[in-house]
Amino acid sequence: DGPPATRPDQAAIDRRWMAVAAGLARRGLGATAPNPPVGAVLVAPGPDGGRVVGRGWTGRGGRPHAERIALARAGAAARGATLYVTLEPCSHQGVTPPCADALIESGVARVVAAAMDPDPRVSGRGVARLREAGLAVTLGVGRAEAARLNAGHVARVTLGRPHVALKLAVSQDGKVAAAGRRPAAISGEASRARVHLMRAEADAILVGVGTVLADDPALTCRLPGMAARSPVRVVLDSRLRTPLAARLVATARETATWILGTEDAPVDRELALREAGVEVMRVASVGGRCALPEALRLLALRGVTRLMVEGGPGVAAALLDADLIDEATIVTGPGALGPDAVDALEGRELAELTASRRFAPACRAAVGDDLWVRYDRA
Ligand code: AOF
Ligand code: ZN
Repeated sequence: DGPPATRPDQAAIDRRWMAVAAGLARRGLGATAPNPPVGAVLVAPGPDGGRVVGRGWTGRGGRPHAERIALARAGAAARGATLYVTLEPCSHQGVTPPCADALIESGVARVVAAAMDPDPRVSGRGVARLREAGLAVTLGVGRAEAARLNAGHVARVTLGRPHVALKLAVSQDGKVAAAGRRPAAISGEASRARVHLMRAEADAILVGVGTVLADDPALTCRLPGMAARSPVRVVLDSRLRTPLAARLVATARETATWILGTEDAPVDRELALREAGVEVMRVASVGGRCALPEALRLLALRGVTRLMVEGGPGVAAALLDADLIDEATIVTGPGALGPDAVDALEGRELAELTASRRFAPACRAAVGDDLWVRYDRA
């Protein structure tokens, strides 16, 4: 033991390793649904805060769990090590035995977890099990970052709906399309790449049929080497009007497309869309539109934890009205589109979102010539 002044303080060491675990967890964003993207680092005691003996992040589709991978890498070196993990290790018997048991058996001495797991099968029992077995447990290190990583899982488990992240590209004057809903260039190339990254980090991406008719978007992640990270594409289309020639339909066999119509939408349209490889689901109609809470509940039941919403103004305004937006990213381009252009929120001022007490600006960045601001639910 050196003099206390030269020994780095354990809390700082813990924060540093947890940041590493969070970085690993981030790799799983958008790829682990219905499970959360967890990151785990096993650190053996040693100088300078220790040495990594195993790392892991949740596998595609949610398994293996992150801790399992880290333990497998570490082998016998896990004995006496500290596990840094972004979510409480599980305590339930799934396809594999609980991670908490595996940690105990491997002789891990200490577990630092950023957040508790609200899943009713776990919710504190993972930590209780570790403590009963004599492991030291520290909670809440890096909790802010973990809250963002776990947001989809937490929303699905506690609210029965996905975490909803709206993305809007608006002109200086708050418009999203030219008059008559003609597509307009609003944001630049650098923003486009970042939007594709956001898509990769979502489990599903939602648009209204108006956006399909106006823009015929593909909604895939087209970053080099990341095509497999494209989210499920979901269209709110009460009357099932999506054309068979739409890109979302034409590519439905490569990247899943789900179309949500109302109960009374024409059956022949459903059959034609199904024939093309689209999954059609029906929800109740509220004033001729899809009931939003039910639509989101359905997506959560189908395993969606992180939902990105890319338009259009009708869907964005309806979600805002229903208080179903958890975060909103507004990308403001350098140009203006003029008074006849289409407002970002149908029948609403953008300020009802950006200046609302329901939201607080959480981060802002210049991307090329565009300004990105993220607003989080306050
Ligand atoms: C962990 N580490 O990497 C993840 C966890 O269906 P199962 O058996 O895979 O369990 C899914 C639940 O496990 C999920 O709802 C969440 O509570 C937890 N996810 N737990 O220890 C992980 N992804
Ligand atoms: Zn587990």
